[in-house]
Amino acid sequence: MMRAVCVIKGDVSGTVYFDQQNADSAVTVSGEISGLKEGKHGFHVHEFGDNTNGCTSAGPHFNPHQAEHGAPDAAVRHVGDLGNVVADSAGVAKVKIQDSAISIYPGNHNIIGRTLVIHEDPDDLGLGGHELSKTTGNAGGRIGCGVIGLAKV
Ligand SMILES: [Cu+2]
Ligand SMILES: [Zn+2]
Repeated sequence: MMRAVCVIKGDVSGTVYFDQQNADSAVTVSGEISGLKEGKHGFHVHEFGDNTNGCTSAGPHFNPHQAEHGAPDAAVRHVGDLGNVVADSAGVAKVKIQDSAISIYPGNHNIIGRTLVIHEDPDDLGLGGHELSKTTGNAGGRIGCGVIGLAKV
């Protein structure tokens, strides 16, 4: 059993936990992000745990297999593609995601030390037909982010 945590800061704020039973099990992503506009917001793990120039320094989506961007449940996706979270009319998104691509155990899908980013706009999951759909889901600006670190179980 391992746990990781990310404190998101920026125009929005929140705390997101990652829980995993063992190296082969799915990761449960849970928490809350507030200060959002109502609706869907792209939610991804980006490659670098570098926030020196804000969320921009986190680089592109975590993509160790040089795949195209996609939905979390698609056959072709970036490892970091967690889809969207949905904010209610109060601007709060409750996160509850199960994902089998990311891992917090050692290995090439490990997200520890990378950056979790929440975006201004919906992630089109690669299907929007925009020139950015296959790389970023055309999810717009990075309105909050934080580095994912190990937490006490
Ligand atoms: Cu992103
Ligand atoms: Zn992606």
